[in-house]
Amino acid sequence: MNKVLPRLAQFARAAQDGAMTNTALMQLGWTPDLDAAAQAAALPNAAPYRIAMLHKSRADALGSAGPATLIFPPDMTSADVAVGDFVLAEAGRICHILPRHSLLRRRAAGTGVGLQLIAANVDCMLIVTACGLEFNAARVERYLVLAHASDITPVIVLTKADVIDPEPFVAQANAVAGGAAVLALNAKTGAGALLPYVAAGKTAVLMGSSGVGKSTLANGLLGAQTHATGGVRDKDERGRHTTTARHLFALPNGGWLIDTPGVREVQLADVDAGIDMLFGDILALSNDCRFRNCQHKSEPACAVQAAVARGALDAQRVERWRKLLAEGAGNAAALTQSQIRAAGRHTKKSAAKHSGQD
Ligand SMILES: Nc1nc2c(ncn2[C@@H]2O[C@H](COP(=O)(O)OP(=O)(O)OP(=O)(O)O)[C@@H](O)[C@H]2O)c(=O)[nH]1
Ligand SMILES: [Mg+2]
Ligand SMILES: [Zn+2]
Repeated sequence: MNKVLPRLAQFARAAQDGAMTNTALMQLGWTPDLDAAAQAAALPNAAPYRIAMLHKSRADALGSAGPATLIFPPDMTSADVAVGDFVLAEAGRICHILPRHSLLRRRAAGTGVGLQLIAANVDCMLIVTACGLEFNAARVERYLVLAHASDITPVIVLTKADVIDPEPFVAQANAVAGGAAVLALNAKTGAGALLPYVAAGKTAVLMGSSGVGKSTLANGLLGAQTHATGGVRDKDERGRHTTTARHLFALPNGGWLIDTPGVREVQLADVDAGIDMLFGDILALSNDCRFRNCQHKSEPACAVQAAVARGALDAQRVERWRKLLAEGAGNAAALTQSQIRAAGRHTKKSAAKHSGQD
């Protein structure tokens, strides 16, 4: 009956024999849910792969025999697949995307209003930002909202702690973290501090602006200079967009890491649940406003502004909350529900409900 597990068991044996490279660790990302979904797909000749990198008309993947190149079927393009996806493929062609336990998506850049997949089956988002000019509370909050909206644990990683005193930035990060862990380190020497968040079988994604040290951290975790890193401009500490594609790779400890190209500002869509979670304290206060449609600006008996007035709430944080809510409402109007569904919403709940579908 079980056609998939024996193949994956071969991985483990091959790994013990030293016959395989890092792809031998693939079995550690495989779960009983994935196995059940693979069985339900009833594709006896298909084998499982994990998507490592996407190109226009093909995908680099990791499978039981090591790295493989897969092509898309006629009814699928690279936009339907995310780095981190588990897929079934037959004769080098993807035939099924297995349900995702999490899916990171953003509003597509430019004028388009579509959603773009960032990464799938991620457990932890490493929000990387540098101490110094780069640090920006609103930017960190956007990533936190995205992580919460996707059921992914966020961790704030402050790099370049060797260049400038990190303490003021740690304090600012903690003020917006909503309970997320905050680490300050030198990415060139301290990547090991991230290991607890990339445990065996878990997948973490590095996100943040260009030049903050994502690929430096990736190299540190790999223990090798596999990923190109670039300098930053002196005048504003901005990076040079050294990494140009998302890339998943296996770590020596059995964890998985996804490096991503730096983005200046992540565009959010369909993240209301994430906003409510990160700003839960303000949301709770707003229930006590006199008017149900209170805009928390200058209405009488506004509980949010009252909290600001008595010094219990940061006025700028309230302003950023209002801005994110307004942005979310604007995007919701622009994106139809079918567009949102088309971009594959696969939370844990929906994956369980529609087990075996994608
Ligand atoms: N001193 C110091 N330099 C760092 C640190 N982190 C990164 N750098 C340097 O900053 C530059 C950019 O680092 P990268 O790792 O390429 O940054 P990135 O986030 O991958 O950038 P993109 O790929 O462009 O998105 C490199 O010259 C790194 O050596 C750090 O913690 N301390
Ligand atoms: Mg990089
Ligand atoms: Zn109010």
